[in-house]
Amino acid sequence: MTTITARRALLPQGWAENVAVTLGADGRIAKVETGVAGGAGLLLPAPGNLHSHAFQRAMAGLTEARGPGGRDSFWTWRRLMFHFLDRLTPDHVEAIAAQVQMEMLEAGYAAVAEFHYLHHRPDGTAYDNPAEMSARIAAAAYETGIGLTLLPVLYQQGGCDGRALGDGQRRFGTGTDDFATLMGHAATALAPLPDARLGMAPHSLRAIPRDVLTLVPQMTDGPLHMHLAEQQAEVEEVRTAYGARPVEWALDNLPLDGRWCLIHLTRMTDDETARLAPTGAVAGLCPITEANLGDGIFNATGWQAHGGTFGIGSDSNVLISLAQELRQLEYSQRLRDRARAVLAEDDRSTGRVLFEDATKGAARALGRDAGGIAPGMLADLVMLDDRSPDMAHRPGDTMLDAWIFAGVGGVRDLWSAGRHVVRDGHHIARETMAARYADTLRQLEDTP
Ligand code: NGQ
Ligand code: ZN
Repeated sequence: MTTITARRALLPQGWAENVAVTLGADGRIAKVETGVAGGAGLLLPAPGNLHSHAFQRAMAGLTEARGPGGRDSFWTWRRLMFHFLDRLTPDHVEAIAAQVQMEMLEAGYAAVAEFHYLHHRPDGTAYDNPAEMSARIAAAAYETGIGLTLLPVLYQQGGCDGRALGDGQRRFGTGTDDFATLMGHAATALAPLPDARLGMAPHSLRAIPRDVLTLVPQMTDGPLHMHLAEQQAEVEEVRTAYGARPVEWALDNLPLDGRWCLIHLTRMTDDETARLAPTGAVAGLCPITEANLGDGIFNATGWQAHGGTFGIGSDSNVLISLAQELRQLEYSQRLRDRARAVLAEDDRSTGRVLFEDATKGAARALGRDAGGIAPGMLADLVMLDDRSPDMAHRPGDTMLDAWIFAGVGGVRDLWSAGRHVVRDGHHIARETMAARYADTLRQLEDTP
């Protein structure tokens, strides 16, 4: 049995000093003790990352120039993204996913929900194993040790009017029966990963016919994730086709509850916020990507006031930083409201609320038995370096605030379901995976 000792730790009941956490051979926490002196560092429950498209990491930095049309937008970015993914082979996807998962672990995430839609060959035909690409994501997780919730994406049409998939979307499209086969093979690919989960993701209201979407809750017993209400043009498209705004339509037609995670929600009215929050559906927020794509600002204050649950996703993976995601979320509210410490509560600082609530929300969204340092839970743990003078002698909440807002105290160690994969700030197999990733980028540059 391994025992981790920390100078301070965030337990479900609050901050504790001189904590020892014993890990069981099953990847779960066996015992938590306090008053065990001699430890160093700040020990926290490590959150999951609830939304990722791994392959998009390889186009980071390639979409920041002005395009030929003069006005760049989410939709021009989307065209570049479709063009980019056309070149990717299964080997490329595995190498990119390993790099991404390694960076996530080094950033403090113990697990990831991979919203995975790049299923088929460039011409749209299935690989010999219809879940070949899912198997590559699983292989990367086996190598990096990240906890994986795999969400194969159902994608069937080019828009709400039922138009056919466009050229850039051929690799995503799957009929409902073929999708069931793909899910079976995906489950096989996850078998070597003891704490993996399988859910599914209807891509968006745009990509699935309504009658199919209403059947989705019967197609798996795992978590259900869907993009919803991210862009104004999407709101208009759904309103024109279905006579309701996206969140409104979802509230009236889907059995929304804690199994669901709705990604973005940057275009949500006050009334929709008040109705959606109490359903228990998790708001999947991706503050860095939402800023990068010009999506708009999620109404986090309204969501909080109505008791809503949220978690953080790195989505396009243009920058993988848990601390910066949390900071960006709070700053978006401050800039909108011209106020400070907006998400703080009477007895919890801003950083504490952001970190603690995002950790619990992600555990629900990933269907993962994690989110707190307590016996029986998966040992998803992150140790921050607490030696910075901005942290060292301060109360626990202030240490989290310094990490998130002052950018001090990096991730020192990380355990995912007890796997000690980040040590002294680096993933234990960083060199191998970084070299393969560099190779992959070189190959992609040589491809026209
Ligand atoms: C995606 N990404 O599936 O990767 C989407 C873009 C779409 C974000 N929404 C494509 N951030 O929404 O159709
Ligand atoms: Zn997404």
